Amino acid sequence: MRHPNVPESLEGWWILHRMYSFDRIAWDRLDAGERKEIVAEAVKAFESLKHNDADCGLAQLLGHKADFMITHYARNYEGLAHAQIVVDKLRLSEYLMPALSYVSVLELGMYEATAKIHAALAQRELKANTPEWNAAFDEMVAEQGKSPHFGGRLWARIPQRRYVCFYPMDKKRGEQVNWYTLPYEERGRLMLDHGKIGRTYHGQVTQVISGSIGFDQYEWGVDLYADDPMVFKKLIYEMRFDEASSKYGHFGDFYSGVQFSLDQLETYLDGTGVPALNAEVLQPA
Ligand code: 76R
Repeated sequence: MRHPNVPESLEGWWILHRMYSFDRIAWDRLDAGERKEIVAEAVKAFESLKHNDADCGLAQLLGHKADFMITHYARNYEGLAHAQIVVDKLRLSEYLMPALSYVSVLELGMYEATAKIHAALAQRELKANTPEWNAAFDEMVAEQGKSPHFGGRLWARIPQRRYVCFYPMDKKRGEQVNWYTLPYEERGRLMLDHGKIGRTYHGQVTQVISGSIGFDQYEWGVDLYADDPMVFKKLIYEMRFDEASSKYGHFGDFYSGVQFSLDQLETYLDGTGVPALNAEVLQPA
């Protein structure tokens, strides 16, 4: 993608969200010993999906749309396929009814950087879209991936903050308004404004934007993580007044809940309390 109308993006983790309804009634009918066995098997499996090249996060969701969410990160697409099989084979899966899933890849947008790369290449004596030009372009994009601005975020692990909010979204492609027919500079300006609002929440919220064009129903998945759920309401509301959202944003269903650590799976499944998010212990690969 080297067309001057198309902003480049850098990609990191492959991401699979899986939401389920949990059959708590059937679970409660099991005897204590069997529940313990199923929990132990599941915890072991989730731990095996959490190492240097993968991550796995659990959350209790609120509301009827789904009860339980697993978030998988993997270095490649096959890693997600593997995670899916591992979970499907668990005895626990007998009590989990699929409610939604979402496939995407962590993405950092590069409106400003792409424009700068095109400008820098225009200064050189290279003809656009020749192999030499393409190589120089690709190299400059890859270089950005190593920069302090982008680098650390491509492979950041699932944020360990108590509250999570997930929703998919599109940028409108309607007859009246169409994000994709706006001139590049205009889209760049709108994303800059978007980022400005976002940055006033810096520290209060961790956003993970993942691209899902070609993989799932919407164009992006949005994950927000915070230490206070009210931050989601404030931030998302404020963004609604920003043109990139007010005019061009189109949203899917919202899912929100509490993240909890793997060692709290039993608490969640047995319903003995609200499962906690304890300090993360990373298992060796
Ligand atoms: O990556 C950066 O931090 C630079 C600025 C930035 C980009 C490029 C940024 C900042 N976002 C970017 C891209 Mn975002 N973001 C959303 C939503 O609910 C809504 O109205 C929209 C959902 C929220 C809440 C949010 C929050 N962002 C994107 C893209 C890709 C668009 C494209 O490429 O065309 C989408 C779909 C999207 C959606 N954004 C921020 C935030 C926050 C909080 C920030 C600041 C982060 C920080 O500085 O900590």
